Amino acid sequence: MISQIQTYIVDIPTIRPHKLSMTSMAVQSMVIVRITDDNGLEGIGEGTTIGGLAYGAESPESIKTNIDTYLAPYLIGQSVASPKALINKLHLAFKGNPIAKSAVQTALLDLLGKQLGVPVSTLLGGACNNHLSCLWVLASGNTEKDIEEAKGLVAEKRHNIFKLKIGSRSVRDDVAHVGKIKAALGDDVSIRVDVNQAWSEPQATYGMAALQEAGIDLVEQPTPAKDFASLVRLSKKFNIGILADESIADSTDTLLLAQQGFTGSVALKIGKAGGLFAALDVAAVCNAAGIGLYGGTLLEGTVGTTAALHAWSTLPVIEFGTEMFGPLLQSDDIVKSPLNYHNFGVEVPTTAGLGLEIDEDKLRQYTRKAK
Ligand code: MUC
Ligand code: MG
Repeated sequence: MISQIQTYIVDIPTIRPHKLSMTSMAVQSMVIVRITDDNGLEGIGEGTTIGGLAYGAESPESIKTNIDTYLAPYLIGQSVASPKALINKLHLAFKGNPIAKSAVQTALLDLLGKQLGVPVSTLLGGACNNHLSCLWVLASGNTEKDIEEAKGLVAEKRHNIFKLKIGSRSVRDDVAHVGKIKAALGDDVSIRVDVNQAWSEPQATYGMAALQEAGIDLVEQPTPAKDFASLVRLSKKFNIGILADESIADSTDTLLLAQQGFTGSVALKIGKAGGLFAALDVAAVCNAAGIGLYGGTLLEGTVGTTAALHAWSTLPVIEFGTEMFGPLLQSDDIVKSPLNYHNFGVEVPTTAGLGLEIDEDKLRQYTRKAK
């Protein structure tokens, strides 16, 4: 039975500024949730977004407040034996707030995994793959620095797929920046771009033609999230891959986009969907509709990243790999043993629950103090 739920906002500086079309991040703020049962076992979860309210409708502060005020009191005294039933009740009782719900769901699954002595992936049906490919995002904003960063990472065998965050400069400047990076890194490296909704359809038509010509493999969310029609038209017009990110949160969105004839791929994210189960529901709709998959991140730290890895590990095929590099963007960590990144990918832990242990000193050090 659940006896206690605690939440913390944890602020960890990034290793360098991380520039997206809508914000530049110097720190990542994560909400960490700890759920304790009456035997003293503990499950941990994480709810994280990007740039306060710059990226989506939830902020670190709203995630913490809504867990403390609504989700936590509802869960106290309940059993975690049937997490799906519990999560369904939460969805019926409380609207929206997918990131807060994902954080709580992760902690419930971690706790149940520890109670049963099995990894979270087993609770989701079992892992098909325990090593998943993982790209890195080049987002310093400087072409030469990005090339140097990428060359070092390829040499270390840490990443051979790179995503560039573009959309804050003119399309012409962005395409030139991307083209220089592709030319410098060559054919053994895959380059993708994420426009984060910054282009109109005519800009996207111009930009995608130039990116296709430059040998870029994938263009993520070129046009506004709600503009399904442009995404569908662009997906049919070009051979270069197109990835829907902000357009797709849950399986309902996915079905609508598929029904409109989208031929691209979809970025799965546990935070967007409202948890691991809901993100895997998105994957099921994609599989049925012939839409490719990609394991996406909201730049979560190790707890949230590991939760997503457990979910993605249960998918037999992830056509475009994953971007579960969030912990590597942070200058420190709140867990004792970090994830193991090697051979252009990352290991999915196989011990009970998420397979993580909190470093209490680090958690204390980075927890935001009450004003
Ligand atoms: C996004 O829109 O994809 C993922 C990687 C990154 O740098 O930003 C996120 C969000
Ligand atoms: Mg994106």
